Amino acid sequence: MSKRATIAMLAGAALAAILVASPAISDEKKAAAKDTAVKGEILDLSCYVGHGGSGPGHAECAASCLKGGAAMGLLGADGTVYVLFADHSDSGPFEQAKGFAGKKVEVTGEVHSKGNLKGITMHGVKAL
Ligand SMILES: [Cu+2]
Repeated sequence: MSKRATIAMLAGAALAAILVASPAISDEKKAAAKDTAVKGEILDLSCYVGHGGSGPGHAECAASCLKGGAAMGLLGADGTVYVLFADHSDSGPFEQAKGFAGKKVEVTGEVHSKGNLKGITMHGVKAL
């Protein structure tokens, strides 16, 4: 093999390695940069929207509503209600949040809004 062919082959291999590695790096940076932490109470939206059900007195009902499949929300300190969503690649934090029905938590994730609807694609949750 000529020296020139060897150099061309090495350059090609290096380029391929860069092309394979870079999308993963940029995806990670993108996810971290977009995450926001929001504090509030885990709601079952059927009771909250229907009759204002929230707080410690409603926690037991909220737990059973969420278990039954009611939509889950987060009531922020400023009164903003966010619909909570599972991340397609990891539904763990969303499932975990159901265990905090009626309790104060900090949710981390991507905050989105569409029209008047606000939502959070969840990446983490912890009790406060
Ligand atoms: Cu309920």
